[in-house]
Amino acid sequence: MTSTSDDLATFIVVANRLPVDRVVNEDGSIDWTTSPGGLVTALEPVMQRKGGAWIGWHGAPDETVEPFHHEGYDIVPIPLSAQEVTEYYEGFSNASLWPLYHDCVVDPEFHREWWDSYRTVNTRFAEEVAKRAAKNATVWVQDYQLQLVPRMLREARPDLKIGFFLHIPFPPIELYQHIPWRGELVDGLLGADLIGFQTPGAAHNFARLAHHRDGVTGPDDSDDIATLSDGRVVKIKDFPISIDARGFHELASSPQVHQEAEEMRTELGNPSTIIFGVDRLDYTKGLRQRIRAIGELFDEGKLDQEDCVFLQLATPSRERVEEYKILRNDIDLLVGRINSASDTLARPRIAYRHTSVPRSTLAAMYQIADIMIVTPLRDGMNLVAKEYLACRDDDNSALILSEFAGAALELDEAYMINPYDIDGMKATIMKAINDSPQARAQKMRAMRQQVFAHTIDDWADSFLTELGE
Ligand code: ADQ
Repeated sequence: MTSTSDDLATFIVVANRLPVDRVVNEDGSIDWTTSPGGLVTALEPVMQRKGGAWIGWHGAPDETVEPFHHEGYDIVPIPLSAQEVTEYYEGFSNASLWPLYHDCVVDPEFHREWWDSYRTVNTRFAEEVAKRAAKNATVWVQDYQLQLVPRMLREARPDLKIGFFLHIPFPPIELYQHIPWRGELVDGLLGADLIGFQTPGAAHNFARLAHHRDGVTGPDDSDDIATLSDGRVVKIKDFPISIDARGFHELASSPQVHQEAEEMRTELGNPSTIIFGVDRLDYTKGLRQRIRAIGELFDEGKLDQEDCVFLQLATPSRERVEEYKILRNDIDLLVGRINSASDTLARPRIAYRHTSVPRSTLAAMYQIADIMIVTPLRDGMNLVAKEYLACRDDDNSALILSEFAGAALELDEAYMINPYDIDGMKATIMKAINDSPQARAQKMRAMRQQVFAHTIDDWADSFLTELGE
């Protein structure tokens, strides 16, 4: 671990979490390893080229970690107290904003102390950026946990170029108005020069709100620029995020992953059809609906458990938030019920794992998945759908995709479902299984082309180019 350079940074990424995980070695010494993820892969070269810094929380409450230099750029940890984790992160970010921005699929809770904590933590982030940014530096703020940072920074450092990208959906004005502090949040975002969203619909929802703020003119349907009362211009635009498609493809093509895939298929009993789902265990991902639909298909004999397995992997997520505890119990119960109705001891209908796996294991799972099923009730983009396409070697496979995922706009050749319509979903699952190889291949080819033509690098480049202009 080396200390940070004394130079101020000309490019800064600000996100709730740092791009590194702490590893404690056997001798008690500490290392930091880069967390695998598209965002880090895309931004690392920019940070190294420009002399950058990444500012974010290191993941341990009540602990201060000194800044350090890592893989060519500076890592600046922001401390959070245990109470702030409860109020700012689990509370306002994940029990107020997250459900509200996902169409209120569960009821958002609003508490004034959560909001106070959100403001306090956003202020801490903004102050750290203001201290570390070189004159005229570019700052890119990420996601819903930090929506007040752009305005706070603008006030402290008017020389900076400030971009903001929202990874999750942005809701319609009718839902947004529920938030007691809606005006402050919108003004927070309007501190940026460029505000990016996953889809044109999300950008449009925000533009409608911005338009209602005092002194803001535009944007209207024909233009993506809002002009504030002081004459400053804010661009509002969609930048659909993507993945490192070539990286995923190379990984999936490696002999080790092929071997792992073969062993997995054997372990699952060599069924002729494997249906696969992988998600963070989150109520927005439509897991209850998906499992119910597949369970009914087994009960009705349309799926034969001698011949078909549903493999579902769920990453543990936000486990202290009440709705996530309820979801975990519901899924355990649902899977248990469906498997206990099985008429053979040999193989479960659903192979369910509640765990995170290494990227290579995930790539092996994509390889054995004849049918990939992605059913969110609402999702900003959904990278799983894109990763599946990048990992496939053959065309005799199928992607079932919710029309409520941002990815549905680009991947419109998928077998599209409405996750609220269980019968419709069941019919589409059977169609995806029974369609002709030609029909499936034509869809897979079109979607793969789309994923390889629009990668995470293109996403980062287009955002930063627009911000620089
Ligand atoms: P998420 O809601 O986390 O992201 P998603 O886009 O699907 O949803 O990304 C999940 C990532 O975690 C994928 O890269 C996937 O491979 C990985 N993953 C999931 N389960 C895993 C497991 N068990 N083991 C290992 N890896 C696992 C948010 C928004 C999305 C948006 C992204 C990026 O909610 O809409 O697409 O940010 O902007």
